[in-house]
Parts: sequence; structure tokens; C-alpha cells
Amino acid sequence: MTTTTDIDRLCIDTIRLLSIDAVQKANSGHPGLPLGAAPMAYALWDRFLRHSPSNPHWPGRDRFVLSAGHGSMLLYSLLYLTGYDLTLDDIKQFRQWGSRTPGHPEYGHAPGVETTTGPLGQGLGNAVGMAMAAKHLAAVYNRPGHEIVDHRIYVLCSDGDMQEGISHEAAALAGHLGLGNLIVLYDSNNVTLDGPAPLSMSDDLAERFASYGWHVQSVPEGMNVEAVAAAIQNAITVTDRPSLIICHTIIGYGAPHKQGTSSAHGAPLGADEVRLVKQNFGWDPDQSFVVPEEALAHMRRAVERGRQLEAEWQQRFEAYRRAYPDLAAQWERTQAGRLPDDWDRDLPTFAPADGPIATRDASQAVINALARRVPELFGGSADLSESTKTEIKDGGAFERETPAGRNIYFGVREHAMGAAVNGIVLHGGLRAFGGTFLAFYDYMRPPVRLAALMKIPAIFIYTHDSIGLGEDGPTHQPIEQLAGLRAVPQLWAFRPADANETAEAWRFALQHDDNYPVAIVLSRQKLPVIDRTRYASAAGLRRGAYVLAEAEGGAPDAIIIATGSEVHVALAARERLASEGIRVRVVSMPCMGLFRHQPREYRDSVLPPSIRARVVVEAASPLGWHEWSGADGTIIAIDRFGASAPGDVVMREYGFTAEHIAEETRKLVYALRG
Ligand SMILES: Cc1ncc(C[n+]2csc(CCOP(=O)(O)OP(=O)(O)O)c2C)c(N)n1
Ligand SMILES: [Mg+2]
Repeated sequence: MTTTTDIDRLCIDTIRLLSIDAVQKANSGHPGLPLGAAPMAYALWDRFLRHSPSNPHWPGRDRFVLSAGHGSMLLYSLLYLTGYDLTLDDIKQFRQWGSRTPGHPEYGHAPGVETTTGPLGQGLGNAVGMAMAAKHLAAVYNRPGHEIVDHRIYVLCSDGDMQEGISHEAAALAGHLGLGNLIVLYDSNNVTLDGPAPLSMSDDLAERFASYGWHVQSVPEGMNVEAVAAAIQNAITVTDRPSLIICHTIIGYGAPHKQGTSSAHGAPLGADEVRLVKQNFGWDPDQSFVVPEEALAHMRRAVERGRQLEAEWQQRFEAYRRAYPDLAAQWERTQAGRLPDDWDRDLPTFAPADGPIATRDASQAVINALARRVPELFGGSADLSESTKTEIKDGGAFERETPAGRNIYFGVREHAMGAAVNGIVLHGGLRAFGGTFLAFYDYMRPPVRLAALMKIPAIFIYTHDSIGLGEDGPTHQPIEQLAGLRAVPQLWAFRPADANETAEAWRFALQHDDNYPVAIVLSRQKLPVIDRTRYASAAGLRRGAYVLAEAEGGAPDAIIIATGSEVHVALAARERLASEGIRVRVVSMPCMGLFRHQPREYRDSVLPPSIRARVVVEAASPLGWHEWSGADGTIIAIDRFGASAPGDVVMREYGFTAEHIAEETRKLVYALRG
């Protein structure tokens, strides 16, 4: 057995002091976690973690997720010391404008940051997704004697991570799926932000995780490298279950006036206390950002070790390529995030003669057309696949014993589903989606927000998109959720008008210029297929909004702007008005945000500023529509909750009829004529 040496201690103290110096310099940050968790992190990074600092994207690497994102300086210290492309100056720029070391780890800033963390619990959820991805890919690609997927997912999490509801969902799912490639190190310091953890926490973590089916170890000496290393070694040998290692630590260790208390959690220690910590560890209190050469040399071995690990893996991959050239080509294509040629060739087009079809059903047909050509498509639903229509037929269930299955049964766990979808996408090699009812988007807002912040192309499917769902009533009828989705920066939220717009929304979701995530909002109820021989092509969706039906016989008297299930009603209103000599243009606006991003000339061509008679129709909150209705326009929307009754009745009672839309449009046209 290896023993802790002076060099180990020196490295650990280097991590600690670098972290508290950076926090002190920034005069902002969280010193407590790095001081207590440095030994466990060091044990993992020095003895076990297979990574390659000179190639952070090596697909065979282990993933490390710092779920307790407030401990960001711990991660930055590790990345710098082990030789990632990060300098001591980057460390000194902690939390400063434009730096690569923001307050919480942000994906895409410093190399080696696998996901954005900070909202507690999300990292754990991401890690479960990563472990699902790795388990699935192992089943899809590995062949006897050719194991190209054998990496692990490691997480460091805190008391706060464990208190969050998402940890329950994610851990239960991980246990159920038997994710033996997942190892969680829990920094159990018994302190949270408000004070001692027992103020708000008395659950038995070991019992809790054991009941989920995890392998659980407790390490009383959680700041002892050998004790932690032994536990990690054990965890690695357990391959049929995820592992939790409860490491008992002391927050703010070494800070005489603060250790063991919440005062070490989230504020700089203060110059005097920092000096005392340095003295405690036998360092010169007058110096800051000291990196002893021996420590740096020791930790930088990771670079050479990483190169070797990578070279060894590459050799294995070359043998694999010789044995399985097609699979190897698919692996490389998917790792590069490229779609196969002709990936959208089977995308269905729908004709009015096919009869009315709910956009959720159209989506089902599209998913299956895509799934045949895009083997990396992997996803599921939060126990609503029958309703969200997200099933990949013949895809099989992704389950503990059948990990090659492509349908994920997330269970009634929307929050963990969102985080896991993000984790699958972050892992690489797969395109992931997750579905539920739009009303339950509220249960998974945090991961959708993070997908957008990270700019990762996750796909979220939300069906039962309005009061039109009917009898289930107001608890299930979304009102403000669409506005909520539209308020998220860097997220494209679509509400397709019919089956063909649904196909276009999926086409966009799989391939678009930026990497923003996509939400597709779909109807439960049947909608007529809009006649594209009479009206404009559904490809207009790619611009966010388009002129679906032009006013006939001259310049428009009015424009009706509608989305989703209200578009065909708007078309009917247009017909009525035409018979009275009122010329109406109908604009379908499936994605408000995308339209906003179009050049001004295009926007003005769809919504000419001179046409003030604009009527917006959407069976949801009016919030956000004034931007397009203009000051004079009318908004037919919903500013109260829904009601339980058959969907067509509710729609009628709330005014979503051609008659009412025509009436409002007529009133507006006459009013503006004066
Ligand atoms: C979802 C969410 N809620 C609240 C916070 C604010 N916050 C940051 S750390 C923390 C708790 C600190 O306790 P713990 O997780 O045990 O971390 P430690 O103080 O031990 O480092 C809180 C409430 C957060 N980051 N995320
Ligand atoms: Mg804590």
C-alpha cells in the first residue's frame, strides 16, 4: 500500500493555500471547502483519476464533477497544478471580469471543467447522466477483448448537494440503473451556510443511499489520504452499483478561528486568518500564491501519465478499428458531434389528407424517423412516454441489465431527468432528449437554464401544451410556462403549428448553428395539417416566424400572429374576414427568440412597422407578446388559470375561436381607421 508522504502533504497544502489566497485576493469566494476537501480530492486526482491535462477532451478520460460548485477554487487549483492550460495568473484572476476562473466552475471557461456547477445538486444529476451515457456507450461499442469505454464518473459533493431534492431523484435513478461506473465522494463536514448541518439535517446518508441500492462506505478520517484512497479502491471494485464514500472532514481546516464553523464557508478568511493558516501548515505567512517546485513537479506528472493513458487507449482504439471499422467510424463521428450523411432523409412530411394529427404524435413519427438514421439519439420521458410520445420503437429499454436500450425510463423525476440529459450531452457521443408535460417544466427549470448557460444542444420535449389538453384541468394546463421558457437566454423554444412545423422543429433541434438547447412544445389534441400547397412552407420555422398566409387582394389591413394550436384557428379567422373584405396576413411564430435574432429587414418584411393592426393569438400568458403586437395591437391570450372540461370546450370558453379572433381583428381594424 502506498503511504502518505511529505510530498503528498506538501501538494495538499499547496492546493489549500492557493485556494485561500485566490479567495483572499478576490475578496470573495469560498475558502472552507478547499481546506477540508483538499486531501480527498488529492487522493482521487493523484492516485486514481485517469485524465490527460494536455487533451481535456480525450473521450476515454474519467469525468470529475465538482457538484459543490462553490468550492471552485479547489478545482481550479487541481487543474492548474496537474498541468491543464491554466496559469498562476488565471488563478490570481479568480472571479474577475473576463477571467477563465469565474466564481463557480463554468463549462467552456477553464479546460477540464466538465460542467457548470453552483446550483447545488445539479452536478450530481449531471454525473448520473454521464454515467448513464458511459454505461450505454459501453454496451453499444465494447466487444469482447475490445473495451474502449471503461472510464468512470467521479463526483465531489457537499451537504447542500445532499439536501437538495434532485439528489434524491438522481441517486435513486442511479441506484436503480446499477451505475457501477459512478463514484461519489461526499464532503461530509456537517456544516452548511447557515450553521451546523444538524440545524436542518438529520437524515442518515448511509442508510439513505443504501436503500437506493448504492454501495456505501464511511471514512471517519476523511482528511487522511490513505483512508480515502482505500475507500476509492474498494468502490472501484464494486461494478454493479454506484458508490458513495462519506468522507468526514472539517470545513476551513487549519483556520484557527473559523474551522468547523459556517464562517469558513462563503467569505474570505481575512488577511490575518490566512497568515495563521500558513503558519499552521509551516509556510511563510508573508508570501502568497506560493507553488513549491516539488509540489508542482509531483502533480504535473499527470501530464505525462495522461499522455501514456491516452496513447494506450488510442492503441486499443486502433485495434478496435481494425476489428470493427464501422463501429469505430461511428464512434469518431459521434464524438465529433457530427450527424450522419442523410440523417434527415426519412423525416416525414404530412399532408392535410392524412387527417388531423396532434403535434405530439407527429413528434413521435419524427423521432422514429430520426432514430433509424441517428443511432446516437438517446432519450426518454419522466414516466409519461405514453403521453409525450417519445418512445423509440424497437429501441429497447435502457435498464440495468439492458444498457444498450435507447429508451430511458427516468421515472417521475423531472428535475433529475433534466440534469441527466445535460450530463449525457456533456459526456459526448450521444444526442439526448427528455420529455414531460409542459406544466411540469416547472419541476425542471434549473437544468434547462443550465443547458442554456452552457450552450449544450440538449433537447426538451414538452407536450400537453395548453388549456387545450382539457379534462385534467388547471393543475395540468400550462399558462405561464411558455413565457418562462422564452425568458431563458440562449434557449430556443418552439411551439409548432402543425405536424410539418413539428418535423422542422426537430430538424432544427438536431442541427443549428449555435449549440443552444431546444425546447419543443407540443399539443395533446389533434390539429389539422396546414395545407402547404396553399400556404407557405413549414421551413419558415427556421427563421422563428414567417408569413404563413398572405393577405389577398392588396396590402394587409391586419396581421394575425399565432403559434401552435392557434395557428389554424387564425387561418379560419382570416377566411371569415376575407369574405367581409378585410385583408389579413397570418404569421406563424413558432419561436419568438429566433425571430428576434433575424435581421431587421426580415423582421420588417414579416411584420411591417406600418401595419399597426396586429392581433396576437396564443393560449397562454400574454407576457412577452407586446413586443410583437405593438402599442395598438390586441392580444388574445390567457391571464388566469385554466379549467377542467373537454379541451374544445375550454378553448371555446377562453375565446380561441375563429369567430372571436375575427371579431377582435375587425374591431381593431375599424378602431385604427378612426
Ligand atoms: C440550489 C442552491 N441553493 C442555495 C445555494 C447557496 N449555497 C451555496 S453553498 C450552500 C450550502 C453550503 O453548505 P454545504 O453544501 O455543506 O457546503 P460547505 O459549506 O460545507 O462547503 C448554499 C445554501 C446554492 N448554491 N444552490
Ligand atoms: Mg457542508
